Amino acid sequence: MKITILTIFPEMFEGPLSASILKRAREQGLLTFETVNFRDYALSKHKNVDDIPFGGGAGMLLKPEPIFAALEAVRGPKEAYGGKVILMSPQGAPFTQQTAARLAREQELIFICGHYEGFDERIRTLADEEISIGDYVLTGGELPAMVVIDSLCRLIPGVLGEAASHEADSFSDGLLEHPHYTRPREFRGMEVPEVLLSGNHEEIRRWRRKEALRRTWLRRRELLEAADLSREDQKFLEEICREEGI
Ligand code: 9D3
Repeated sequence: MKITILTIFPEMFEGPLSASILKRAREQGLLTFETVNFRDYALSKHKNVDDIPFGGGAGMLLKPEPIFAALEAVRGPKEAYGGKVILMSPQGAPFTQQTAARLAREQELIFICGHYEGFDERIRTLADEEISIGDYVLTGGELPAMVVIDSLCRLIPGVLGEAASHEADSFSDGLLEHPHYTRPREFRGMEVPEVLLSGNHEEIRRWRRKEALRRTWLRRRELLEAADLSREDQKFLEEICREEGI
Protein backbone atom coordinates (compact mmCIF):
# COMPACT_ATOMS: atom_id res chain seq x y z
CA MET A 1 0.00 0.00 0.00
CA LYS A 2 1.17 3.52 -0.78
CA ILE A 3 0.18 6.23 1.71
CA THR A 4 0.61 9.93 0.96
CA ILE A 5 0.03 12.52 3.69
CA LEU A 6 -0.63 16.21 2.99
CA THR A 7 0.35 18.20 6.08
CA ILE A 8 2.21 21.33 7.15
CA PHE A 9 3.85 19.26 9.95
CA PRO A 10 5.54 16.33 8.15
CA GLU A 11 7.95 15.94 11.10
CA MET A 12 5.05 14.78 13.29
CA PHE A 13 4.94 11.56 11.24
CA GLU A 14 8.64 10.68 11.46
CA GLY A 15 8.57 8.97 14.87
CA PRO A 16 5.42 6.85 14.48
CA LEU A 17 6.33 5.72 10.96
CA SER A 18 9.85 4.73 12.03
CA ALA A 19 9.12 2.46 14.98
CA SER A 20 7.71 -0.97 15.67
CA ILE A 21 5.25 -2.57 13.23
CA LEU A 22 5.09 0.34 10.78
CA LYS A 23 8.87 0.43 10.54
CA ARG A 24 9.01 -3.30 9.81
CA ALA A 25 6.19 -3.08 7.25
CA ARG A 26 8.13 -0.38 5.40
CA GLU A 27 11.34 -2.42 5.52
CA GLN A 28 9.45 -5.42 4.09
CA GLY A 29 8.11 -3.24 1.27
CA LEU A 30 4.49 -3.78 2.32
CA LEU A 31 4.01 -0.04 2.86
CA THR A 32 5.45 3.13 1.40
CA PHE A 33 4.92 6.60 2.85
CA GLU A 34 5.32 10.04 1.38
CA THR A 35 4.62 13.28 3.23
CA VAL A 36 3.88 16.41 1.20
CA ASN A 37 4.10 19.81 2.86
CA PHE A 38 1.31 21.79 1.24
CA ARG A 39 2.92 25.02 2.48
CA ASP A 40 5.39 24.43 -0.36
CA TYR A 41 2.43 25.00 -2.71
CA ALA A 42 1.31 28.29 -1.14
CA LEU A 43 1.24 31.11 -3.70
CA SER A 44 1.84 34.17 -1.52
CA LYS A 45 5.24 35.59 -0.64
CA HIS A 46 4.73 34.61 2.99
CA LYS A 47 3.55 31.10 2.12
CA ASN A 48 0.23 31.51 3.96
CA VAL A 49 -1.91 28.40 4.07
CA ASP A 50 -4.79 30.01 5.98
CA ASP A 51 -6.90 33.16 5.94
CA ILE A 52 -9.77 34.91 7.78
CA PRO A 53 -13.36 33.72 7.24
CA PHE A 54 -15.67 35.56 4.84
CA GLY A 55 -18.60 36.90 6.88
CA GLY A 56 -16.37 37.46 9.89
CA GLY A 57 -15.79 35.49 13.06
CA ALA A 58 -12.89 34.16 15.08
CA GLY A 59 -10.26 31.75 13.85
CA MET A 60 -8.61 31.09 10.55
CA LEU A 61 -9.47 28.70 7.75
CA LEU A 62 -7.23 26.66 5.49
CA LYS A 63 -7.19 28.19 2.01
CA PRO A 64 -8.10 25.97 -0.91
CA GLU A 65 -5.24 26.82 -3.34
CA PRO A 66 -2.24 25.19 -1.56
CA ILE A 67 -4.13 21.97 -0.86
CA PHE A 68 -5.55 21.72 -4.40
CA ALA A 69 -2.08 22.39 -5.87
CA ALA A 70 -0.37 19.84 -3.58
CA LEU A 71 -2.93 17.16 -4.40
CA GLU A 72 -2.65 17.85 -8.14
CA ALA A 73 1.14 17.55 -7.87
CA VAL A 74 0.78 14.19 -6.08
CA ARG A 75 -1.79 12.79 -8.49
CA GLY A 76 -0.31 14.13 -11.72
CA PRO A 77 -2.35 15.94 -14.34
CA LYS A 78 -4.83 13.10 -14.98
CA GLU A 79 -7.97 12.21 -13.06
CA ALA A 80 -7.08 8.55 -13.77
CA TYR A 81 -5.27 8.29 -10.44
CA GLY A 82 -6.82 5.63 -8.21
CA GLY A 83 -5.79 6.74 -4.73
CA LYS A 84 -8.66 7.39 -2.35
CA VAL A 85 -8.52 10.85 -0.71
CA ILE A 86 -9.37 11.03 3.00
CA LEU A 87 -9.95 14.36 4.72
CA MET A 88 -9.29 14.22 8.48
CA SER A 89 -11.93 16.40 10.16
CA PRO A 90 -13.91 16.59 13.43
CA GLN A 91 -17.04 16.58 11.24
CA GLY A 92 -16.12 13.30 9.54
CA ALA A 93 -17.70 9.87 9.90
CA PRO A 94 -16.66 8.19 13.17
CA PHE A 95 -13.70 5.87 12.60
CA THR A 96 -14.30 2.20 13.46
CA GLN A 97 -12.59 -1.16 13.02
CA GLN A 98 -14.92 -1.71 10.07
CA THR A 99 -13.56 1.45 8.38
CA ALA A 100 -10.01 0.21 9.00
CA ALA A 101 -10.80 -3.17 7.40
CA ARG A 102 -12.29 -1.47 4.34
CA LEU A 103 -9.37 0.96 3.87
CA ALA A 104 -6.81 -1.83 4.35
CA ARG A 105 -7.96 -3.25 0.99
CA GLU A 106 -6.98 -0.10 -0.97
CA GLN A 107 -3.75 0.13 -3.02
CA GLU A 108 -3.22 3.86 -2.43
CA LEU A 109 -4.51 6.36 0.12
CA ILE A 110 -4.00 10.11 0.45
CA PHE A 111 -4.64 11.80 3.80
CA ILE A 112 -5.26 15.55 4.10
CA CYS A 113 -4.52 16.94 7.58
CA GLY A 114 -5.46 20.42 8.77
CA HIS A 115 -4.00 22.02 11.88
CA TYR A 116 -5.54 24.37 14.51
CA GLU A 117 -8.46 25.34 12.33
CA GLY A 118 -11.24 24.55 9.94
CA PHE A 119 -11.26 24.21 6.18
CA ASP A 120 -12.62 26.36 3.41
CA GLU A 121 -15.69 24.36 2.39
CA ARG A 122 -14.39 23.89 -1.18
CA ILE A 123 -11.58 21.62 0.12
CA ARG A 124 -14.27 19.03 0.87
CA THR A 125 -14.81 18.53 -2.87
CA LEU A 126 -11.38 16.84 -3.05
CA ALA A 127 -12.27 14.17 -0.52
CA ASP A 128 -13.71 10.72 -1.17
CA GLU A 129 -14.23 10.36 2.57
CA GLU A 130 -14.10 12.53 5.65
CA ILE A 131 -13.08 10.80 8.90
CA SER A 132 -13.09 11.78 12.59
CA ILE A 133 -11.50 9.59 15.27
CA GLY A 134 -13.96 10.65 17.99
CA ASP A 135 -15.80 13.45 19.73
CA TYR A 136 -12.93 15.38 21.31
CA VAL A 137 -11.02 18.36 19.93
CA LEU A 138 -7.37 17.91 18.96
CA THR A 139 -4.92 20.44 17.58
CA GLY A 140 -4.90 18.93 14.11
CA GLY A 141 -5.62 16.02 11.81
CA GLU A 142 -2.08 14.62 12.01
CA LEU A 143 -2.54 12.38 15.07
CA PRO A 144 -5.94 11.20 13.76
CA ALA A 145 -4.32 10.29 10.40
CA MET A 146 -1.65 8.33 12.30
CA VAL A 147 -4.36 6.51 14.26
CA VAL A 148 -6.14 5.54 11.04
CA ILE A 149 -2.87 4.50 9.35
CA ASP A 150 -1.76 2.47 12.38
CA SER A 151 -5.02 0.56 12.60
CA LEU A 152 -5.32 -0.22 8.90
CA CYS A 153 -1.66 -1.19 8.45
CA ARG A 154 -1.91 -4.06 10.89
CA LEU A 155 -4.74 -5.49 8.74
CA ILE A 156 -2.61 -5.62 5.55
CA PRO A 157 -1.64 -9.25 4.85
CA GLY A 158 1.94 -9.93 5.96
CA VAL A 159 2.27 -6.92 8.28
CA LEU A 160 1.55 -8.95 11.43
CA GLY A 161 2.61 -12.52 12.12
CA GLU A 162 0.24 -15.46 11.70
CA ALA A 163 -0.76 -15.63 15.41
CA ALA A 164 -1.59 -11.93 15.67
CA SER A 165 -3.74 -11.96 12.55
CA HIS A 166 -6.05 -14.62 14.08
CA GLU A 167 -6.67 -12.20 16.91
CA ALA A 168 -8.37 -9.86 14.38
CA ASP A 169 -11.19 -12.45 14.22
CA SER A 170 -11.84 -12.24 17.96
CA PHE A 171 -12.54 -8.49 17.72
CA SER A 172 -15.27 -9.23 15.21
CA ASP A 173 -17.37 -11.13 17.80
CA GLY A 174 -18.04 -7.65 19.25
CA LEU A 175 -17.13 -8.44 22.88
CA LEU A 176 -14.34 -7.15 25.08
CA GLU A 177 -11.61 -9.68 25.73
CA HIS A 178 -11.48 -12.01 28.73
CA PRO A 179 -8.68 -11.44 31.29
CA HIS A 180 -5.23 -12.79 30.37
CA TYR A 181 -2.47 -14.11 32.62
CA THR A 182 1.16 -15.11 32.19
CA ARG A 183 3.80 -16.35 34.64
CA PRO A 184 4.30 -16.32 37.55
CA ARG A 185 1.30 -18.32 38.88
CA GLU A 186 1.27 -16.19 42.01
CA PHE A 187 2.40 -12.55 42.11
CA ARG A 188 2.21 -10.46 45.31
CA GLY A 189 -0.63 -12.59 46.60
CA MET A 190 -2.60 -12.42 43.33
CA GLU A 191 -3.22 -15.87 41.86
CA VAL A 192 -3.92 -17.00 38.32
CA PRO A 193 -7.43 -18.57 38.15
CA GLU A 194 -7.08 -22.32 38.73
CA VAL A 195 -9.03 -23.25 35.58
CA LEU A 196 -6.29 -21.77 33.35
CA LEU A 197 -3.77 -24.18 34.88
CA SER A 198 -6.09 -27.19 34.56
CA GLY A 199 -5.26 -28.19 30.98
CA ASN A 200 -9.00 -28.78 30.44
CA HIS A 201 -9.51 -26.96 27.14
CA GLU A 202 -13.32 -27.06 27.19
CA GLU A 203 -13.41 -25.67 30.74
CA ILE A 204 -10.93 -22.94 29.71
CA ARG A 205 -13.01 -22.03 26.67
CA ARG A 206 -16.15 -21.73 28.80
CA TRP A 207 -14.38 -19.63 31.46
CA ARG A 208 -12.94 -17.27 28.84
CA ARG A 209 -16.28 -16.83 27.10
CA LYS A 210 -18.08 -16.11 30.37
CA GLU A 211 -15.42 -13.63 31.52
CA ALA A 212 -15.53 -11.87 28.12
CA LEU A 213 -19.30 -11.54 28.58
CA ARG A 214 -18.86 -10.32 32.19
CA ARG A 215 -16.34 -7.67 31.19
CA THR A 216 -18.53 -6.50 28.31
CA TRP A 217 -21.63 -6.40 30.54
CA LEU A 218 -19.82 -4.40 33.24
CA ARG A 219 -17.91 -1.99 30.98
CA ARG A 220 -19.63 -1.71 27.60
CA ARG A 221 -23.20 -2.97 27.95
CA GLU A 222 -24.22 -1.44 24.61
CA LEU A 223 -21.90 -3.84 22.76
CA LEU A 224 -24.06 -6.77 23.87
CA GLU A 225 -27.04 -5.41 21.90
CA ALA A 226 -25.15 -5.91 18.63
CA ALA A 227 -23.42 -9.18 19.64
CA ASP A 228 -24.59 -12.51 18.30
CA LEU A 229 -25.24 -14.46 21.52
CA SER A 230 -25.73 -18.23 21.79
CA ARG A 231 -27.93 -20.10 24.30
CA GLU A 232 -24.78 -20.78 26.31
CA ASP A 233 -23.99 -17.03 26.32
CA GLN A 234 -27.51 -16.26 27.62
CA LYS A 235 -26.98 -18.74 30.44
CA PHE A 236 -23.59 -17.20 31.28
CA LEU A 237 -25.17 -13.74 31.36
CA GLU A 238 -27.87 -14.93 33.79
CA GLU A 239 -25.13 -16.35 36.04
CA ILE A 240 -23.16 -13.10 35.76
CA CYS A 241 -26.21 -11.04 36.77
CA ARG A 242 -26.68 -13.20 39.85
CA GLU A 243 -22.95 -13.10 40.71
CA GLU A 244 -22.75 -9.33 40.25
CA GLY A 245 -25.97 -8.74 42.19
CA ILE A 246 -27.88 -7.13 39.31
C1 9D3 B 1 -14.28 25.87 16.54
C2 9D3 B 1 -14.45 24.75 15.59
N1 9D3 B 1 -13.41 23.76 15.75
C3 9D3 B 1 -13.97 22.38 15.70
C4 9D3 B 1 -14.48 21.89 16.99
C5 9D3 B 1 -12.43 23.97 14.67
C6 9D3 B 1 -11.36 22.94 14.68
C7 9D3 B 1 -10.56 22.74 15.78
C8 9D3 B 1 -9.56 21.78 15.75
C9 9D3 B 1 -11.16 22.18 13.55
C10 9D3 B 1 -10.16 21.23 13.53
C11 9D3 B 1 -9.37 21.05 14.64
C12 9D3 B 1 -8.29 20.04 14.61
N2 9D3 B 1 -8.80 18.64 14.60
C13 9D3 B 1 -8.77 17.90 13.49
O1 9D3 B 1 -8.34 18.37 12.46
C14 9D3 B 1 -9.31 16.56 13.55
C15 9D3 B 1 -9.93 15.82 14.60
C16 9D3 B 1 -10.26 16.15 15.95
O2 9D3 B 1 -10.01 17.24 16.47
N3 9D3 B 1 -10.89 15.20 16.70
C17 9D3 B 1 -11.20 13.97 16.22
N4 9D3 B 1 -10.93 13.63 14.97
C18 9D3 B 1 -10.30 14.55 14.18
S1 9D3 B 1 -9.85 14.29 12.59
C19 9D3 B 1 -9.22 15.79 12.41
